Amino acid sequence: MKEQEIKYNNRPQSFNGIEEMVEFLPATNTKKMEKMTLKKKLLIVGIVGVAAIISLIIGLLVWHFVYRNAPVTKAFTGFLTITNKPFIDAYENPKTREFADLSSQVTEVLQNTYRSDPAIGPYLVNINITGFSEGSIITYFLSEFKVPAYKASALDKAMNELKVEPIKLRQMFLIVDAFKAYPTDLHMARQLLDPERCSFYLHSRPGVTTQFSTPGFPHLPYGPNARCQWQLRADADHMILLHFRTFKMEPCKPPRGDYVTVYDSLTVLEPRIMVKLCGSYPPSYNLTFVSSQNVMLVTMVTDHEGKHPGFLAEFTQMPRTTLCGGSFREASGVLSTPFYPAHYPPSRDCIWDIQVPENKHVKIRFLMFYLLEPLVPITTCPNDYVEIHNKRYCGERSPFVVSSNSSRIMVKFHSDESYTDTGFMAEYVSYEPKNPCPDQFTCKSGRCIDLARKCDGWNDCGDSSDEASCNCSALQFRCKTNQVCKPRFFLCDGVNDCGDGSDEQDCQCPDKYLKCRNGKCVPQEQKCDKTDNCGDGTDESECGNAQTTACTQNTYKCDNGECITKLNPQCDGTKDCADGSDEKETSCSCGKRPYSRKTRIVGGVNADIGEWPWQVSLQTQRDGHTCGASLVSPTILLSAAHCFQDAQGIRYSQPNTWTAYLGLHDQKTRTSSSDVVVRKIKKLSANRDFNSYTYDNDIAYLELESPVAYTDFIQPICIPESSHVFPVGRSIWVTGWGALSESGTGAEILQKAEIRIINQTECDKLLDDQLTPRMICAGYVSGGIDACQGDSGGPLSSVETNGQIYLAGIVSWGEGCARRNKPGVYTKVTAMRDWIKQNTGL
Ligand SMILES: *[C@@H]1O[C@H](CO)[C@@H](O)[C@H](O)[C@H]1NC(C)=O
Ligand SMILES: *[C@@H]1O[C@H](CO)[C@@H](O)[C@H](O)[C@H]1NC(C)=O
Ligand SMILES: *[C@@H]1O[C@H](CO)[C@@H](O)[C@H](O)[C@H]1NC(C)=O
Ligand SMILES: *[C@@H]1O[C@H](CO)[C@@H](O)[C@H](O)[C@H]1NC(C)=O
Ligand SMILES: *[C@@H]1O[C@H](CO)[C@@H](O)[C@H](O)[C@H]1NC(C)=O
Ligand SMILES: [Ca+2]
Ligand SMILES: [Ca+2]
Repeated sequence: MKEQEIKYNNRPQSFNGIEEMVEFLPATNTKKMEKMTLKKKLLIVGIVGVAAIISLIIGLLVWHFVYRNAPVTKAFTGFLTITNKPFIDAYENPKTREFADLSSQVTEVLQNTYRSDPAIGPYLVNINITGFSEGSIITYFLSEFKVPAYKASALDKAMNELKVEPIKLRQMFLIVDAFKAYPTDLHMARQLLDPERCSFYLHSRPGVTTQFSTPGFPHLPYGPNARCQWQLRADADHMILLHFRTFKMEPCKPPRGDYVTVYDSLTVLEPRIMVKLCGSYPPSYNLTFVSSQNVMLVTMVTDHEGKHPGFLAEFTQMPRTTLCGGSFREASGVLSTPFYPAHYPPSRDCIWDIQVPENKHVKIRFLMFYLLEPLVPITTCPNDYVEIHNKRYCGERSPFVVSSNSSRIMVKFHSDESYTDTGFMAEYVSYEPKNPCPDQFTCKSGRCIDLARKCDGWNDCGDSSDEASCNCSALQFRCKTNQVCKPRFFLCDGVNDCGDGSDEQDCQCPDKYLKCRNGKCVPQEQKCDKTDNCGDGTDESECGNAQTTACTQNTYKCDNGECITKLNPQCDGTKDCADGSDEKETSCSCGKRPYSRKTRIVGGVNADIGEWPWQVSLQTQRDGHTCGASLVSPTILLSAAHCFQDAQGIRYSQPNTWTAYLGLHDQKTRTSSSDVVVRKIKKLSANRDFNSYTYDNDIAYLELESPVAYTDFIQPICIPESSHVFPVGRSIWVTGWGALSESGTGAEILQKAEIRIINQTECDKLLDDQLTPRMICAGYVSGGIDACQGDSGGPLSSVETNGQIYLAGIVSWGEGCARRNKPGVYTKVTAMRDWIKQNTGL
């Protein structure tokens, strides 16, 4: 029995299965037959009965098989090359006779070929020729099959292995080569085939830029359930340069949502996808793509919801070239992927052969490196990669150095047929073998860093070689396992910075105890028992559905006066208040970035355009940029009180001293950029409790002379309720045009640095008891070497789990710029919530 079951299970893939089943039935009935012989008189009746059972079982099995093997539809898109015919212009237009003639010939070739294979032929339903392109003639097709489910994988395999022979058709002899077919989604392929739908056929002219866009752009949003395609062509021996000038689609919500796909092909071919795009791209991202041949396809597929502007694109042609890499003989130079910063073209191989003077060695500094493909392991780099000394590099990497211990280095670049990225930009330099980093520290990797960066507790080399065997300073502690020195403010913040937990060891609660946000330990059983045992609400704030409770300073107060225990219920997408006031549209339409994509400036200090649209630059006639501020409504800015204290004969406390610049990115363009909005200040008021000695209550608000309209570059940040919790250890961002070094001048481009909320006990120790409950401490996590702590009055932006951004703090005081081991101090906005409400009504 067992064996037969296994046998059956092993062969569901062939129609012989039915025969096998018939064979195995008598065996099942052997016992029954034996019983029959005992009752000889009933023999005939028995046989009739068995026959009836057998036929019933067969019937059931046949039904079973027909049901199980109901035919499935399979579709393949692909291409083949006709090598003995020239391409003529008429082949570009599906409405010409020539197109029809050649289509029917190729259809016949495909039909004959499919029929010659028993795993394919019987299931063919339909062939459509979808286009021709040069080379000699590349023919794109869609083939549709109906196949019993259990034969579908055999069909896939046969299609994958299929070869097409030269075929004599009527009087014509077609030599066919390079047949390739890939499974595709029939529904989409069919819709895209339909020329009555949103289909466009464009051919570039030499020296002319051809534009196209989503239908209705920019006046109307693109429609729901849209299937659009743009077939782009260039002249023979040319390639296409496609550039999206504006790209504003629905924010990405994979695997569904709206997306635009660019193919290095004339039809939808999965293995020729160059890029899949969704969301919005800031103008700083170079959305330019280069084809490998003289065709390209852009498709747009949208879901049933949402209204978004769409895209505006343009393309040009240029003579085809595969030139890249080359021989480099200078002592130093630069190299980059073809067309950088555009995406590199698919199917490219480049070699840079670099030889510096014999007595020198050479190293390569990769300044930008983006070779990221979806779903590809970045450990093996099988698809696109850079190869040096037999080691492959891919993915998205922060700047790194590769050195050679000789005067020669070979850099190889490979891109496969699908998915391209921005590529890399690098420089090579030659160095003295004996002194690779004059007046600097030499990392193990060959990178040179400032001597001051050695043993400062920060991994500047990237391989930690600057932090090995160091003596820790007073501002540092030593991790147990790796003995590395780290800043003290990393102690007891809930983040395992040492890797072995030794920085969190002495502040954990005993087993079966819960750690409250205020540091207290309470027994686990007290969690969710409707009593605030922590004293700060921690043990009652994460208990599933929001419950109403007595109002305290740790509970969220709904508009109807009820209070709920849930942690940060505001705008989290769930209506927690009975009156829904926690999800009010008016208070939730804040803290959003128009450009949903994260910036590509890895580890950099320059903010991206539109990344911090609430950042305001407050300027005076005499000094230019002086303080930062945050936009919280069309007319109100929040800033620091200490910016508005009269000093050195300047009336900083007067509104007419100040001008606000909104939507500003680069100080150089503050008068020329059309994104920038300038406003006079109508009213200015610093907190009366501001203490200019302790900097307690360091907050002020400013009222603009007239409201601003929100744009891609100007948006308000959310003001947190007083019960809002920004936990210790949370990463937040500080931004500003503050001085790049302590005595230096300000930055031109808006700067950003990642910092982290520090354990207030530890911070207070580091700052000699200067903290008040209206201050929060935060310490440097990452950014450029010279990342400044931002500038006074500027925002501390916290990205909450739903992506909304809240004003956690206002830059107040600290130890100046670039002190990576000293924390900065910020006005705690939650502690100022009532003051904000009383003064601004917000
Ligand atoms: C595809 O081919 C079939 C049969 O040859 C034809 O009826 C159908 O109209 C074609 N579809 C398109 C979109 O060309
Ligand atoms: C994008 O890159 C291309 C190719 O290098 C370049 O020609 C173009 O000027 C760039 N465009 C933008 C907007 O930076
Ligand atoms: C140079 O590097 C290669 C491998 O990168 C190594 O095999 C060789 O021993 C090195 N030579 C010297 C002199 O360090
Ligand atoms: C660490 O301190 C010891 C003793 O003060 C000193 O001898 C040693 O050179 C120091 N090491 C470093 C790397 O500074
Ligand atoms: C802060 O650090 C102290 C030790 O300095 C520790 O007792 C306390 O639990 C920590 N607080 C938090 C919230 O982790
Ligand atoms: Ca690729
Ligand atoms: Ca360091």
